[in-house]
Amino acid sequence: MAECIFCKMAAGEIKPAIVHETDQVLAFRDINPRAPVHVLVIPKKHIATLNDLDAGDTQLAGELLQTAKIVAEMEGLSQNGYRTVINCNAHGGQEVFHLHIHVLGGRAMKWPPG
Ligand code: D5M
Repeated sequence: MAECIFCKMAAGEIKPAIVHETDQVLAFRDINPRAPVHVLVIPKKHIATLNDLDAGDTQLAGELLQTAKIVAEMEGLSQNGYRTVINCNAHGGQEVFHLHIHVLGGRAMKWPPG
């Protein structure tokens, strides 16, 4: 998608602070961190929301989750724990319409979220 900022990152046109990358996924630091560690994991392919994930994306969805786990390990979050979040559409608070998993850690999280 030409106007999607995360697609531009996936294409290398905008350079985020990359934490991890494979052929299919990219993990980079959130520009507005909500925790000491705040990394976003995205598919390089444009998928607007979790609603738009289809059956053919099952392998990719697994790689996104695996990457969230790898990022947590790389950032030293595994033992104390961390939170993963996928916001979807208006009530989910989604602002960027390219699917992403937030990986948040480095402090204790509250529950329930706001
Ligand atoms: O979260 C979208 C997230 O995307 C939000 O936490 C800010 C982050 N963001 C937006 N633009 C950038 C750039 N340029 N670099 C890094 N991070 C960015 P959502 O779940 O859609 O509310």
